[in-house]
Amino acid sequence: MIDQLGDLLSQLDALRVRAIAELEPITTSTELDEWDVRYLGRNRGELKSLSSVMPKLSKEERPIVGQKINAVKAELERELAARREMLRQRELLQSLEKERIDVTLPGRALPAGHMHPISRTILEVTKIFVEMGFQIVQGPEVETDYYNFQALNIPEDHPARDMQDTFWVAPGEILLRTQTSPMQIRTMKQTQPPIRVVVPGKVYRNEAVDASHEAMFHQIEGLLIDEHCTMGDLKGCLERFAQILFGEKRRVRFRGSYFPFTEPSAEMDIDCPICEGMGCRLCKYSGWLEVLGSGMVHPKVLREVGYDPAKYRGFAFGMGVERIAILKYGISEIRLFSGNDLRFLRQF
Ligand code: 2NM
Repeated sequence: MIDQLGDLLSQLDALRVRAIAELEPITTSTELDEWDVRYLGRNRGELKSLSSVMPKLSKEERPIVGQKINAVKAELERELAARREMLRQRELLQSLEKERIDVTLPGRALPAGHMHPISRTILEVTKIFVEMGFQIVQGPEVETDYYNFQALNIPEDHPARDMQDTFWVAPGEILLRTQTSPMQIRTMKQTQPPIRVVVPGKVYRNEAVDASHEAMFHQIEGLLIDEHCTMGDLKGCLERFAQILFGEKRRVRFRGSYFPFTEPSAEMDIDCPICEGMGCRLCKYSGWLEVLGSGMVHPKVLREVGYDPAKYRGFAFGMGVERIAILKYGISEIRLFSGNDLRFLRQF
């Protein structure tokens, strides 16, 4: 029996030495798991197999072998844990090395955007008037019936109200402005002449949308009020504007027109900058392009804002920004401005 005991103890020692030797070259946690099962496994682990002789041992031998088994098991578990920790450290170091960030690399450039062609046109047009001494003012897009219609000499039953199919917020009272002129009424009521203002902004009309009409578009209106202001001032001012915006060679013509808030009223055309009056597709073979509407502010409007028409007069004008941009840049249709197609927008 003693011999058998000695044999068993040396087998346990041999197992310990072999297990530790096999642990040494292991580099992956999968291999570690396999090692764990092979030596320490509860069912068919080698240590477990050697322990299976226990019941055959004598009462004296059992605690000696038991102690030895426990000591070997504890040592193997310690070695396994140490090896696991070593591998974990090594993997960490490797990933730190591999995923190292080079903070000196130049950053990725963000694509820079630029101004929308409508904003750019507003800027170009208003700049011309600012250099003539006009101030830029902006006002509310939600307006009252009074400022949008009544104060502009457009009464309840006036046909102009049918023409301007309005978006009503509170029918008969609150609306989306159909032009920027309500802000000019506000300006006149708030200040005394002389006045020189330009009002750029969004306006709204409930229209059937097509290649040249949208329900929301942009307008720039101008207003000058002073003593001794004449139609000659209107013509000179707007002719200079047309030449600065469309080219020094531009010629203008004024055609009689009608607006309820001006008298007399006139549309201004420029000679077509593409064909210089010869006739082409842009000017529909007429040689002329309509640019804006204008007129001398109606005495009723002056009286409405508290001015004496015998002392003060003025001229006013209004233009559609989309239309100006279309003429200036040769754009085919108005919907491109709100389409957000970068292939279009990047061309500006
Ligand atoms: C236009 C054409 C002609 C205009 C008139 C006024 C105001 F407030 F003074 F009466 N503001 N804008 C006006 C005049 C607008 O747009 C085509």
